[in-house]
Amino acid sequence: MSAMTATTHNGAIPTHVEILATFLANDTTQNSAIGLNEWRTASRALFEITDKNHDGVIERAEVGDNALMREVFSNLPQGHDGKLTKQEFLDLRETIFRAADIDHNGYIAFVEYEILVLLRRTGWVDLDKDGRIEMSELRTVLERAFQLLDANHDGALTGNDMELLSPESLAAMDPKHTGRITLEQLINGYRFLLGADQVNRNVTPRGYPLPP
Ligand SMILES: [Ca+2]
Ligand SMILES: [Ca+2]
Ligand SMILES: [Ca+2]
Ligand SMILES: [Ca+2]
Repeated sequence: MSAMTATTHNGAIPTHVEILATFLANDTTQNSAIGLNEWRTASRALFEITDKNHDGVIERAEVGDNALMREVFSNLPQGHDGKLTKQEFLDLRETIFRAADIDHNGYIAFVEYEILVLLRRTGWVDLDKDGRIEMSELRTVLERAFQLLDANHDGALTGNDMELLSPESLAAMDPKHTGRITLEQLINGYRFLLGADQVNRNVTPRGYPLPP
């Protein structure tokens, strides 16, 4: 199985190294961003590999616990019969692309991809149902993600809780290398990386982390 269609099973949170490998496999133009054409190529490959009996339709029985496919099915409209034609599948995947492109620049950058991996496990939160995750909605998404990552529920990400986070995310969330990331630091770090803030709000002008 190629890295492009590699899947992670239900419950397992992939590490940064695993996420990066999948991202790079999708980024065939090597511009550190997944464009819509690259996404479509990955979507077509994902359809072919999932349609195990090659009848041109994906049914739930063919999906198993594949996180990528559960993500697609979670975006089905209510009342849908659960049988996806290729075109329906590709349309749903484009819906996911648009939602994952949080800063609306037409590309999924690595930080957006990392958040997408989290979304596959927290479920989608599109509060105003416009197919976009706005900055105001990002907080709700990341609150759920934080609960998921904080394995011992002590209100801070430490040790293995942080294995999913890229070096860039860690630097933005924990600039003083304290080894602890609070919910506010997680949110502020992602907001900074997504360009929502002019400065890294986890760092005061003198370089000290803000209190939680
Ligand atoms: Ca690319
Ligand atoms: Ca089939
Ligand atoms: Ca983007
Ligand atoms: Ca913890």
